[in-house]
Amino acid sequence: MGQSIFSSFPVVEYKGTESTSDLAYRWYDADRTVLGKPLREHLRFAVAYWHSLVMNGSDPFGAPTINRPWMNRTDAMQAAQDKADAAFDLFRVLDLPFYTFHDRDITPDGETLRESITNLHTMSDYLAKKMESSKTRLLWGTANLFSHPRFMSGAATNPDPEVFAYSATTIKHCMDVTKKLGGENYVLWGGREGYETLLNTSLKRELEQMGRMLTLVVEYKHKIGFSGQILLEPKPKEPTVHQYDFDTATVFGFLKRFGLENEVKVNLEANHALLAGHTFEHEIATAADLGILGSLDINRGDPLLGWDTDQFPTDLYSMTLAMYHVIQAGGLGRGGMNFDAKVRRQSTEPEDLLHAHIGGVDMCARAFLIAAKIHEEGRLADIVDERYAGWNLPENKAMLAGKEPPEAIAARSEERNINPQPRSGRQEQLENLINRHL
Ligand code: XUL
Ligand code: CO
Repeated sequence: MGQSIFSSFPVVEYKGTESTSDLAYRWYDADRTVLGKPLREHLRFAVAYWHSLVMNGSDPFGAPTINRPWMNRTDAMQAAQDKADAAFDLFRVLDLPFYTFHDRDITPDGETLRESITNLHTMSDYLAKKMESSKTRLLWGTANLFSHPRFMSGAATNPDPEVFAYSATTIKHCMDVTKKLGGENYVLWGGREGYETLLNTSLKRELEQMGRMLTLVVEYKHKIGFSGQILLEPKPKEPTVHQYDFDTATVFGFLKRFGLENEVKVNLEANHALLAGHTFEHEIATAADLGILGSLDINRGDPLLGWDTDQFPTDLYSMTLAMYHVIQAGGLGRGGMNFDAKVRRQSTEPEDLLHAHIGGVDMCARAFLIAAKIHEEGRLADIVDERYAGWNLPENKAMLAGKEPPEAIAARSEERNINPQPRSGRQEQLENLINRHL
């Protein structure tokens, strides 16, 4: 490989919290054993190809500000290779175990469907070669079924069945490529699966189409023996006014309807949770309780802005609560923590990408270490258990298990003339408990 824009940077190393180096990890000691295994295996960080290698700083009001060498090449396939060379050099410098991509991040769209598919296979072979000499593995692959104008009215939920077929074909090939590259998951984010106005939309048809598409994905997964997880990524709005995969609870209802709740899990993104009016930990805890916690897209939004700013995380408090719920859920299994986050438009240097990831990695590692302590201490969990302790009494267990009909509950309650007393929820005490560990 020739020179890349990251060639001059040495591998970012763990130097400890005393270090004042800007290009070192201060909390992410990948080999440190916590809760029985190395941090690297708990956190399973991934670099997102689209934000780190493709994003050029343009926004609705302004032209690109970030100019990478491969963005100026006229030969699109050569540009894709140069981009891949830079990507793997970035993975080398950051020394993170995983990456993620959309088909359109790694390959240019062709003139025709066939050409797009050929490009995809050519470039994924190139990535496979790069992976032979890299430690970085594929956390997940996905299809970009939202950028091209053909997907303007949706992919699976498009009124035009040809767009559905085009999308199914593209997903099939992206799944083939994800399997070939050893991907641990395959993600579906419903980019434009939603609507702008109900005036032109049949909700009934579109949800049926979406159910059919996901069923096809699951069927194909089994047909090709892809051992990874299939993940849906909820988001309530943007780009459409209403996105069908609104949040975890909505996705679960959709999965139940199509009998897919044991086949598909969720990839939860911090800022998507915020846009849905939830905290990240709400989404994590909900998914864990429903048995569909798959993977995480780590980022943050801006509470003052109602759109998807995809910033690198900086808030230790909220990240600690998220990590606590990941730990309580027993970890992420084959999922991981993908930095679905981009540098700001004015952060134009390659080095800015390093600072961004180092900050995000350290923030998550630090939050995880704190959450692990809270978990190991057990006090928080004990106080919660204690709050529900009444349910351990045999008669209340029977009531919850549906073994007591309404009249029996009434008879028992009336006979004892029960008089429940309000009990403190101890919120401030628990907030102090978290702060004591921070
Ligand atoms: C969009 C988003 C996507 C998905 C993958 O908000 O999060 O980048 O993660 O398509
Ligand atoms: Co995402």
